[in-house]
Amino acid sequence: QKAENLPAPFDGEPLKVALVQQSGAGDFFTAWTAGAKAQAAAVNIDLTVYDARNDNAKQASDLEQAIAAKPDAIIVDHGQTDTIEPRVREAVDAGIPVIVYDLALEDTDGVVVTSQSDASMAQGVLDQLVKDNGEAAKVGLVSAEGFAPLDRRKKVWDEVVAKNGLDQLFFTGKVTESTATDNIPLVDAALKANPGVQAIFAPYDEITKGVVQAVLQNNLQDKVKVYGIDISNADIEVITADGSPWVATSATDPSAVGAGVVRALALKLAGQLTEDTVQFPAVTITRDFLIEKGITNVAQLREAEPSLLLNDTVVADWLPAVSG
Ligand code: SR1
Repeated sequence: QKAENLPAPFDGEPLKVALVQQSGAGDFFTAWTAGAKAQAAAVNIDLTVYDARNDNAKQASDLEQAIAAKPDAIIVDHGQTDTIEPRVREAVDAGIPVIVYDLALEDTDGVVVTSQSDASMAQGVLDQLVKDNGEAAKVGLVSAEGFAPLDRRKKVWDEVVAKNGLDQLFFTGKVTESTATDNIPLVDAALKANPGVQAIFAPYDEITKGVVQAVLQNNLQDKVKVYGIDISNADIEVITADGSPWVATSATDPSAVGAGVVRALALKLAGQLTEDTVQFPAVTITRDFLIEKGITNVAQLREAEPSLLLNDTVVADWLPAVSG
């Protein structure tokens, strides 16, 4: 619902904003996009969504198409630096305000850069891994390279492995339009090749779900613990299921983050954004916590952890946080 008494430039005809996504697939991006749409509607933004379905060439051409339409602003959600950065520069040079989420840029001049607090997210869940499994534990990583948040989380993983003398047995994984399903055979092979593994870090919930499935189908749930990132209704069901090996995750509320990105853009367009870098804080959640509190969905988790709503992050009197 559109809010009353919006300041310029939101007080006239709806502003045209393009949202150019690398992929809208999976629980995280579904909720993120719903949050972005709800916050856009509240601030009189007409949002056009482009979803490249993980095709990097298509995302580049989507961004070119968006620039050619001369919108009032562009949001770029994820993307590969080499294909997307030149088009981001093109948009900035054309005078179009640009905000990015989870995109690594070499030149951030004139761009609002947003992300989750990936380093503290990874640190939170990996501290739990070390606490549960001890130093020198045998561990595996299931992730992919070339995705800004996953690269940031891997940097922390590498530091934690070195600092605690963890024995990394494998690194596998990929991101696709069916990430959960596509990781099952990779992890199945890694588990069979590395029978001693005690803990797996899978820092993206679609990957984590694939890892959990592979652990279960190998009947290893009593031997292998899984540590993830992100949360959704479906994830909570997987984590709290009887005998689930997924014991901890670090997460934001993705809907609140999508809304937060749109608020950062709105503040920028109103000339009220004080910093051109915005980080959304996360919390670390254990399986024990969810079970103890009887939490079965994200709505209940928000009640238990109200900081997830981001009610104090990039807000103004005229721009309260809206949830998707
Ligand atoms: C393919 S990158 C996936 C990650 O990006 C998001 O920001 C989520 O946290 C997810 O883990």
